[in-house]
Amino acid sequence: QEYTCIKIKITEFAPEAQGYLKQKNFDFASNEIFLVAATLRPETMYGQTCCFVSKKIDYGIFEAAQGQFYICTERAFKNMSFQGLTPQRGYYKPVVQINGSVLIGSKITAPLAAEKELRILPMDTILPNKGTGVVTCVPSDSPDDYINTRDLAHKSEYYGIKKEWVIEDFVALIRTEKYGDKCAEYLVNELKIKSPKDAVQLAKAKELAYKEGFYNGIMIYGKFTGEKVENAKRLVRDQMLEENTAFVYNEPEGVVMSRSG
Ligand code: ZZB
Repeated sequence: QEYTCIKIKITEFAPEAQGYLKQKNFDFASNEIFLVAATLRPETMYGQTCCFVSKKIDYGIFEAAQGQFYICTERAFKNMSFQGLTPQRGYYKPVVQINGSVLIGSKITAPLAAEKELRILPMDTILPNKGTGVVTCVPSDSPDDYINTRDLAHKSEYYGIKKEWVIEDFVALIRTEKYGDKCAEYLVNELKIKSPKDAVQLAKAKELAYKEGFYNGIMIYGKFTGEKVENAKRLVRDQMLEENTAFVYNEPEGVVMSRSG
């Protein structure tokens, strides 16, 4: 599986994370630290509204270049270290480990996103052994992201977050005849999905959204407005690769657990 990894810059760590990192003697002030999110939909990056981590996952902070650090699972950084994406082949020891829960509430800025200041928020259904364990949230086109966003807004207290951290008002990116301009919202309603835990229905919604978007979708936002999604995918990816806000990451075969399969 070939993913595009998006570099999402942390602009202000949450107070708890700051305390933790200070205690670990990690100098977050004079380094650049990025959450690395693996996506199959680079053309949707305009619509990012937050970045999800899991409270059940221990992430690592890894040195990726001089003065640059990545936050992702050790498993993902290990793979990167064998793909020429890191300073030293086969070296993947984190400088610090950090649980997802500690990162929640931190401020971030994501490449191409229409919204300039986003937050790190929790998602319980992130799979630890897929991608980087970090998931960028695009509620216009990902049913999982749409329903998780709605749940976070409705139950902010339960999740231990501030309601104003949840961006519920988002731009439309892709138009299809079948599902309109916000396919995730359409499909969540159509399939009567009520919770992020409706795994079977969500897998179905995801597949429908992928198919319709890819074969019949037209961009209605950003530099490639009017372009078919099929083409925009590559154009947006190449732009981010050129700007060094993303890189290509390959997931080795046979170790990926899919929610649907
Ligand atoms: C942004 C995005 C926008 C995504 C969209 C999807 C959609 P797949 O097809 O099963 O391989 N993802 C990445 N890593 C994880 C993880 N560890 N656990 C749970 N979800 C993860 O799924 C790949 C997609 O699932 C990735 O692409 C990422 O979300 C998420 F409009 O990134 B995507 C119809 C889907 N639309």
